[in-house]
Amino acid sequence: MHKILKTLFTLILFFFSPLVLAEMALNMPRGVTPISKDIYDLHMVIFWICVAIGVGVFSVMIYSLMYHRKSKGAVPAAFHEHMSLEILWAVIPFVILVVMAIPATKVLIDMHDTDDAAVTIKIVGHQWKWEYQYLDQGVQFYSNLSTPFDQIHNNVKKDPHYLLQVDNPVVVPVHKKVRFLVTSADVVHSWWVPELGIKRDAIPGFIHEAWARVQKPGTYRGQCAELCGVNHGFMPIVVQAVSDDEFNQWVAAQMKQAKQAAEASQKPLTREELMTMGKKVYENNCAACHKVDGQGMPPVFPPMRGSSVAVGHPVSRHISLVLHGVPNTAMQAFASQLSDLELAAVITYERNAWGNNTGELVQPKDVQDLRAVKKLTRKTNERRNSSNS
Ligand code: HEC
Ligand SMILES: [Cu+2]
Repeated sequence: MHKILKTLFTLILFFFSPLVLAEMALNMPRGVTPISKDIYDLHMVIFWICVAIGVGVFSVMIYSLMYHRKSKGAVPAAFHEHMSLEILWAVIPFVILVVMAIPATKVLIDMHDTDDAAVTIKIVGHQWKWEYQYLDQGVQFYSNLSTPFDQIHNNVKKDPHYLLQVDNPVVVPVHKKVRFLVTSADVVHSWWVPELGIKRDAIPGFIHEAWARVQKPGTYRGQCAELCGVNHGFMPIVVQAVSDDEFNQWVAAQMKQAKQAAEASQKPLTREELMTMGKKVYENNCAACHKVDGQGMPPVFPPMRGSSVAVGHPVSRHISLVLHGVPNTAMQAFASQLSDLELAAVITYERNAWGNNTGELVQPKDVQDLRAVKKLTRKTNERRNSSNS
């Protein structure tokens, strides 16, 4: 008996020592938005109600087992059907449920109140990256995992934010109501940032709303929370909450960058420039499926090394395939995801890396010309359709 008590005592000490609690993070975070705090408080209230019920029920049960057992000569009650007892044990849980439902409903209603937002960001899930569109500011970009493949393959030490890093984080202003419109371009994803108290399913054809008013500047990380294919674990979310001024500066910088990229597309680049940029674009956008070494994952994801498209002719076939994708496969259209410059770089890279020594360069102008071709045919189709009707 002594030994059991001692073990029990040690266990209790272990679980309630601040050190262990700090390390374990069993509970959900309090977060940095009013909603995340409301959710946390609601969770704690309901948790303690459950604890109280548990303690009450088990105390009575254990007491009865110990002191009214048969060996002590207890005789079971023999009554059948007891109206007032039955009403009592129906009413008590009912009252408890209603008491819990009132604050829960309040928080739910608050979560869905997206009125009067200062900034609206449309979030689109893709296999396997997130796209962000700032509807009022006109800023748009893709956010790709930026953890180096060397860390994923255990060749180098892993970063503390391993698999929770991206090239372009979502930037939001603090103390402002930010509305999120969540949807998907392919399969079901889920945009989940625990510290903002948001987890919204991204479903193609539907828009789900959420909002956050971040109260503390900082970096908040999350992940896709809906199994969405082989690289589901490789599409993290990074939210950066900054002051109003910093937010405006960031928006201005984004616009400037877009303009510069458009200008850079006008002039031809050297092989080195294209290859350096192409490698980066490839690793962020293509390597998830075609692999860093260009080997792909056959039979679904074809290798780029020696691919009849990547070394074959005409080169325009390669460009068109990357621009417009292959319908009904995971090979998506990159026309709206990458600039002419990035596309030229990545296609040049594919044609010259891993022993694909075609020696051919693709310039932004070549990509631009093929984009135009597609636009033209779409216009022609529209005209044809409208004349039919
Ligand atoms: C989500 C997975 C995925 C990503 C990311 C991806 N691809 Fe693909 N890619 C595919 C699949 C699947 C195919 C095969 C399509 C088919 O069935 O014809 C393909 C085919 C190709 C082909 C034709 C290969 C051949 O021999 O038929 C090229 C070229 C290509 N991709 C280039 C790229 C480039 C460049 C990128 C990045 C900008 C990229 N892909 C990103 C999945 C992907
Ligand atoms: Cu996903």
